[in-house]
Amino acid sequence: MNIHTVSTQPFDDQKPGTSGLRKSVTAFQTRHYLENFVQSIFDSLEGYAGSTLVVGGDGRYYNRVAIQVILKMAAANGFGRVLVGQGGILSTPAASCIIRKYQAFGGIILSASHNPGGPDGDFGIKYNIGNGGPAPEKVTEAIYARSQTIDQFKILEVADVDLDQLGAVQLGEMTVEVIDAVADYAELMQSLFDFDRIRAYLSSTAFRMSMDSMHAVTGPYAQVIFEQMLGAPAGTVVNGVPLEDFGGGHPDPNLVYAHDLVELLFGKDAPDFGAASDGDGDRNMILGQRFFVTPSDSLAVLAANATLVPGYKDGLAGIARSMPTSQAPDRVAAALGIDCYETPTGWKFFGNLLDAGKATLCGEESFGTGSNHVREKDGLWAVLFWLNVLAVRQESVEAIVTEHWKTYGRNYYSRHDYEEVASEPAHQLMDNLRSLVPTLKGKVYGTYEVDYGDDFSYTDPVDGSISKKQGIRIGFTDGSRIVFRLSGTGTKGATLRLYLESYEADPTKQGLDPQDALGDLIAIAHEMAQIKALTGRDQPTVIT
Ligand code: G16
Repeated sequence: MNIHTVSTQPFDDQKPGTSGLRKSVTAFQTRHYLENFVQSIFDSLEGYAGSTLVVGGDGRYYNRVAIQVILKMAAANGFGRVLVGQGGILSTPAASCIIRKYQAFGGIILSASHNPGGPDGDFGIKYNIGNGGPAPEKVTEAIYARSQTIDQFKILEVADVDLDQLGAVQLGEMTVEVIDAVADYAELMQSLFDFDRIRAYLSSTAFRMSMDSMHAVTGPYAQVIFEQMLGAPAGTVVNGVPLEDFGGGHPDPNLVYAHDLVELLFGKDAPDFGAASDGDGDRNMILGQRFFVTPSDSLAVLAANATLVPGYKDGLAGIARSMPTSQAPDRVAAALGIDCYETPTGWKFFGNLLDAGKATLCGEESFGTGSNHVREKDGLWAVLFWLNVLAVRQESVEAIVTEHWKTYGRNYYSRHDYEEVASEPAHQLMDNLRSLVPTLKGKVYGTYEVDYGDDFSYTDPVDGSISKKQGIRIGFTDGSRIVFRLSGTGTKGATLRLYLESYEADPTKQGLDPQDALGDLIAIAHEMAQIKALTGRDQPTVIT
């Protein structure tokens, strides 16, 4: 065996963010940049000799190159077997499913999620642990610490593996198995949902749907599940071929970037149901005919209807949502008599709750929904969950959501993003708020009185670990909230996120445009944070 030990020098910017290390492709192409990070992952792990690693990515530019490097490094570092998706493809939830099913030691997922791809786009790498979920902070911190002192990496000198050919090949003493990327995941979906009922519903002439895979990783999964297994008409899945640059698009399923789908669902002769997923297949957007379901409402509605779905027919142990997600799911949890956990942003914070059986469904405002079936959020799972509920209730998406609001009240919700602002004033803005908010209790802004203000800190109820400085919360006495955070997934400058929420119990007042309903809170947020003075922007770049 020809194992090379190569000398290297640390890079000072390899600190994983909200979800792994995300940088421009050009940064990853810097000599030894990828190798350093991969070796830092391996050096932070213990006891993996001879065990199985899962590797795959969302198919973006540099995916295949990076996979070859990772395979050769895994062989040189003593893994016994690597399972890799055919063509180097694995959606993030499918990778999680495969890690769990084959009891792998862990997995490496290559994706920058919803960030654009291509030679001038972004790339990313994250490590998932043996439960199938994103590495918790103590692991990502260890990886970062190692990356700061690394002086060598190990790699096997060997020819590339043919990633398109299913089957096993030997790489030194390690076996590489190129596996079907879709089969295990599709089987898991079939075990959770009533495929017969959904198939009957999809074949009724009265129901039409469109699934936009945005030229990203879910295309092959969606074609197999919706068109082959569930018999939806050919063409139900659009943009279904994964492209290295996502067709030049921004594979982020929201009202701005999934505009083709939005136009279709809000246009003449619109289908009844529309959905989109992101670069690596963990996010989802749900649309009804001329109707947008906010991700927070989606989690609440799925929780309230969970017992209609075979995989959840015995009810939920609990619900978990990230802190900036609206409090709509809390109201369902209260009605069901179960706990609702509020965690920092980042799917990794749900892992312990799911493992301990404290939560069954989890969700985030950032278009992520999932359950204990894997340890990642799962875009197609959410679409299937909605389809199963629709097939049972035989009502429109709009009817189901407005009925939900009548029962639980409506949490008006919106997120305003200020993308690519200068980093220093953005941090200044957060520092200013950090000193301001403890002084706000009792202060009155128009009709709103401040109930509390803090910088969110989370103590994990399972392992007691504490995560501080997770975002500024300002809560008002009527339950409304304003939240400020800096994104942990951007790659240029800083992205300021402003999250706004108010509560309306009266069904006659639940039909407003959220931007109107939240108008006063938006003005208060601008006044408190001095957004224009500090960022130079008076309008957000993206509103969802
Ligand atoms: C990642 C995380 C999510 C998080 C989202 C946005 O999603 O897994 O938990 O909500 O980023 O994070 P931020 O607000 O820090 O940008 P994804 O789909 O990008 O992997």
